[in-house]
Amino acid sequence: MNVICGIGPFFIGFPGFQTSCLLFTLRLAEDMLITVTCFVSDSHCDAGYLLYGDFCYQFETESVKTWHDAEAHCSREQAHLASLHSEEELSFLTGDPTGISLWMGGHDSVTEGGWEWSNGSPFRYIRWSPGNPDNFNGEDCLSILINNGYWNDDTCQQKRGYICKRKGEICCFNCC
Ligand SMILES: [Ca+2]
Ligand SMILES: [Ca+2]
Repeated sequence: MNVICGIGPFFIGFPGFQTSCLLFTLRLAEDMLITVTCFVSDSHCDAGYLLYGDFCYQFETESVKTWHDAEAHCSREQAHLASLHSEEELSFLTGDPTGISLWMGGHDSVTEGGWEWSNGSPFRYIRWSPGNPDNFNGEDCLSILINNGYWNDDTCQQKRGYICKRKGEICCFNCC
């Protein structure tokens, strides 16, 4: 639940908030134009996606694809392969220990050793498995072993399940 408030006569239509998210407008004084306006919203995910924080995640473990085909699939869903930024997010992603490795959005295919996330977010949190990344036979794509959450730089042409991630939709009260 996000609540954001502002003071002033023109505080309306705050970025990311629909006017239907308007919680209340409070006029501070009868003869003044100063008002306090508050918006409230929540994140919401389409069917097939799981909500965590402000993001929606889709776990695809049945249909396997190369890293690039998996990223293309996520893009068609207005998502990217998942990026990972904290222990808490890792716990969410590995909550169902399936024992398989899935594609994540990390890659170093632009600059060898220059790891980045396909969604453009900063590549700061890391959890490489011991000895990796080793660029074995030119590995440039990041897979995560769901059992322990450790990462491997992997062969991009390998076909694996994958995790897509996208920003949750803004939802006001019961509007979606
Ligand atoms: Ca590499
Ligand atoms: Ca490796």
